[in-house]
Amino acid sequence: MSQKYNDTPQNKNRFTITAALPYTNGPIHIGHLAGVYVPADIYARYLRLKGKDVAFICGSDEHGVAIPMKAKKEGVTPQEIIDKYHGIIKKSFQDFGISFDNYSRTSAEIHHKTASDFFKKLYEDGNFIEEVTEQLYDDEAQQFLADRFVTGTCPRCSFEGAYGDQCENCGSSLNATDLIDPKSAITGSIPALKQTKHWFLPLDQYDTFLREWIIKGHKNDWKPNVYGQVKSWIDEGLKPRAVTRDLDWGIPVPVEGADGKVLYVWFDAPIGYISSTKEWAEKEGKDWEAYWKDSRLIHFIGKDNIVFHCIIFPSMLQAHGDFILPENVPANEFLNLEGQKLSTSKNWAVWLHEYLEEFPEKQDVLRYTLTANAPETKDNDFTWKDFQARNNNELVAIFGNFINRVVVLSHKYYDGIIPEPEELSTIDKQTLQELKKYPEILSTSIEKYRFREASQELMNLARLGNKYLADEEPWKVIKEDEARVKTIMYVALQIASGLAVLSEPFLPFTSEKLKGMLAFNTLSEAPQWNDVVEKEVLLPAGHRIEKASLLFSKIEDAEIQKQLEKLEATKKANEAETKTEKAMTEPQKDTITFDDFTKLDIRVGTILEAEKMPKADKLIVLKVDTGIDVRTIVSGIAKSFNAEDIIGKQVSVLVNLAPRKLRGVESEGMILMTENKDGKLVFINPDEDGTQNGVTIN
Ligand code: B3M
Ligand code: ZN
Repeated sequence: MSQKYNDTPQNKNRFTITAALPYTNGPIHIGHLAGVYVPADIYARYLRLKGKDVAFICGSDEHGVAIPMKAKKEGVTPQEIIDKYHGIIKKSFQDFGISFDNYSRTSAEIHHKTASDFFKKLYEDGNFIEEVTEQLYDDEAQQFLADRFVTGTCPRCSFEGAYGDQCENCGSSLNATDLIDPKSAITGSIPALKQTKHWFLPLDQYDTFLREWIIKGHKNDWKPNVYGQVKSWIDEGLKPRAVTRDLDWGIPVPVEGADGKVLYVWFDAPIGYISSTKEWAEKEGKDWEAYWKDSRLIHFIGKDNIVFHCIIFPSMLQAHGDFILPENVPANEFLNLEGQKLSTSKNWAVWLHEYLEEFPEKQDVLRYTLTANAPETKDNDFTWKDFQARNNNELVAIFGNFINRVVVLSHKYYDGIIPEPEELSTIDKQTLQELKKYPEILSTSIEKYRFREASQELMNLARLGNKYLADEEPWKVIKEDEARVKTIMYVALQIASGLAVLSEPFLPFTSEKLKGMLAFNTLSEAPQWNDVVEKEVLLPAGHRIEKASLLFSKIEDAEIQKQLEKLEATKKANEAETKTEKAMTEPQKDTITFDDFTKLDIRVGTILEAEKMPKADKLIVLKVDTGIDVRTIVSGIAKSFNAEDIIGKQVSVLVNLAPRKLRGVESEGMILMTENKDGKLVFINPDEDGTQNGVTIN
């Protein structure tokens, strides 16, 4: 194995930016956005503003076990699943303003061909080990079990829900046979071992290359969370990884003797970045190879994808030999929602397509909140209260307020025509000097992938504008010194222009609106990123701007409450489901004879009186008309009912239960109850229309 590798392109101005290909087994949620798509989009937009040559690439990941599993669950075909979610995902990204140059899908023909050719090249060059090994097999489903088809205990961290290819708790990449106590996710049965042939990428042979390239080469420029994980995996010793699977959904293994086998999803998916680039280049008349051979490659991913993007895919690229390696892999940690782990299967998420419906035209509010709170160095929490606060206290009160004041006053005093300034005061000069520092401040943060920090610096620029107006008080000065106000408004308008340009990567919809308000389209040359530093004037005197329109609006408590209630309902539904699952697994009691059963005397009765037992938080003392008598029954139902509410209710009573004393009161029978789906006790009512007391139930 040659240890030469290529991660330094000649062309420093060309960028290939990839964002993890989402699985088409569910829609996009805020965790995906915060971890991958919002930072990638900020970065891509920023580079375009800096005049770089950018290919921002993504697409749907449509292979792997997750898809047929989901299809089975919903009783549809895998094709229906991928078509449905590819559609939802693609549209929601578009509506959210994620500026992919291309959004492809791995079911596309161009991808099947690209991935097949990639495999064939590695195969022909002798880069694989071909081996018959014993793999987990589900006799009942007549299927080999790999990846998500099998769960078990992680050998590294003892997490019980680890998958056959990865533990999502500790992030380890696993082989299915590594799992302790494996269980089929299809039938629940314990798998047997069965022989099958597969092709393995001998990762152990890439040890020296990976050490040179990452451990020595990227110690200082990769994020510590990424570098640390990668180093520890390499230090633990890498093992050969199977890159094929016994499965009928995926890209057929393109060599002889591989019937019924497909490429492992994590082999084909990253090649999807290349296929998507090809698809784009074909449409745009560009040369795709430039973006994979002489370009700066950056992968935006979540932390669970680190091993695939930093070890497996680079080893594949290295084996192939024609392509560049990633310059950086700025993986993020995870975002939680209201203190709980986001989960597609538990529906614990804020779904992008739903957000877009419920908060139309508020894309930038979510972008801003997710950026200001991005899980860059540690897991972070999204809360609806914080979302509201970021909107009301920052976007509305600082950014929006500044712009609104500037534009409204310009119209009030000058009909929207930018005034000619008088001589600039020291404060004016200092303020304009400050403005000029921002492109560099933002660049520094963005180029280090510190998007949180950058978003806060952007807000600081709006603060600078607000403070300037508050200190200079044009609305007061206008009464005594009209000439001075011209200068103040002129300076404030330069800051507003700076904000319009520099906010674009973070708040693209706002930036667009603001540029419209400032009538950038009627300038002979609209200001660009570098102009904020280089040009004396961004908006010249004499230029006419448009009327003020609102950039942001306040979010009321009721809207937040609605979202919290939605989550509360999800929580309840999940609890109920867990209960049902538990009930279904509760073992049946020992068999009784019919004679045993007939010993129970159960009758319809009516509650005549009910009183909470003092100092006993569960007990209510009832007087019940059983049809044969009126008797006292002490019942443990106070947590589910108010005593006064149950008077008059008909219930089922076990009347021949031996009496027993509860807190000194003799109870002569038992009221039969069950639990409803919310976990509340409910009576077993004989008939809502009423039945005669004393009628027996059997
Ligand atoms: N489909 C995303 C995930 O793990 C996975 C990324 C593929 S990137 C090549 O959810
Ligand atoms: Zn683990």
